[in-house]
Amino acid sequence: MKIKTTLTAALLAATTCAANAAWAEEVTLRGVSAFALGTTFSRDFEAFVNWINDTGEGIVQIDLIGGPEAVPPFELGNAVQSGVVDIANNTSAFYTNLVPAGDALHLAQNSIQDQRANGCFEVVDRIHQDQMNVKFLARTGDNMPFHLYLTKPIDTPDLTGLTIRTTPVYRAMFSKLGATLVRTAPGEVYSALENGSIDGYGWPSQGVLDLGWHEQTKYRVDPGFYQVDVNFLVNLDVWNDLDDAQRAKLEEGAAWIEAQNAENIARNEAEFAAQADAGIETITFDGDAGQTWLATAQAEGWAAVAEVDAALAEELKSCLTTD
Ligand code: 173
Repeated sequence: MKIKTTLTAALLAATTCAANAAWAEEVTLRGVSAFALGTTFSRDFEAFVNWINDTGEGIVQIDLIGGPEAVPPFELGNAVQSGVVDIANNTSAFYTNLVPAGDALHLAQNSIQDQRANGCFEVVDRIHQDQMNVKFLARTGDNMPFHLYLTKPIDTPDLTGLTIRTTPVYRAMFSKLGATLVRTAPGEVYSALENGSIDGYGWPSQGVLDLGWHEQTKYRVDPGFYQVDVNFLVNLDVWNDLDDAQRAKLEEGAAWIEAQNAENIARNEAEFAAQADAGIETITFDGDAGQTWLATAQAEGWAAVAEVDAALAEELKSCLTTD
């Protein structure tokens, strides 16, 4: 974190105020994204950074240092926990080492606005503060499901014999359905597809074309399941050192970006059209197969969270799900 006292404020302070008077201090936070800058899951964070830098002059600024080349995605949680990074754009699946029950976030069936209204946000924020030393500032990704993408067709929800790239998001579901799993960061997916070491991968509805994966992808399996969480996390010591105006500015920016989660419905449509144009065919499970697909996703997802902490899983389920 960098603190800059503006020249006018300093002069004013020197001429009119006592030595211990407070004056406007602009703070600059160092930001890093778990996703490559310019790609789908950094887009909202970059928009937020620009908004803060445009409207927060003299209050708070963010210096966006970079993406996975700056800090490897699975290490970004530790970096923001320790304060090497002040603010991170990260998904809970990349920091399950720190907040294991964070796996519940992608099981949410309601919006972050609902979660702020029903008290769930406070539970999520509390576990992030207690377990990871970060303030949970904002959640992006609502209205975006995850899918399985494949290089070869399947006709039932049986993944036996397939090697699938995962993160903790899909692990419980895909392993129950028989897949062999390999965990990789997004940056390793293309070469794993190219060299045939995987037969497919889990990924959200958006972003498949960002890193060229469409060149190696033949099928998307529908329906999608779960809901993306890509979160803005602020080191808690840094957060506590900010003044009210600085925290209010960041929270205003959080509300501004969260309101844009509604746009993902239209963006999903555009992405599916682009995938189809790129030659990706859709395999749709309906009837019993669709029911198996979605019921397995929910049951296995919650069972995995309950294994971490049964009471917390119940608490989160009651405020994240609608059934
Ligand atoms: O598949 C992934 O890497 C993953 O878990 C994820 C989560 C949120 C957004 C994009 C990808």
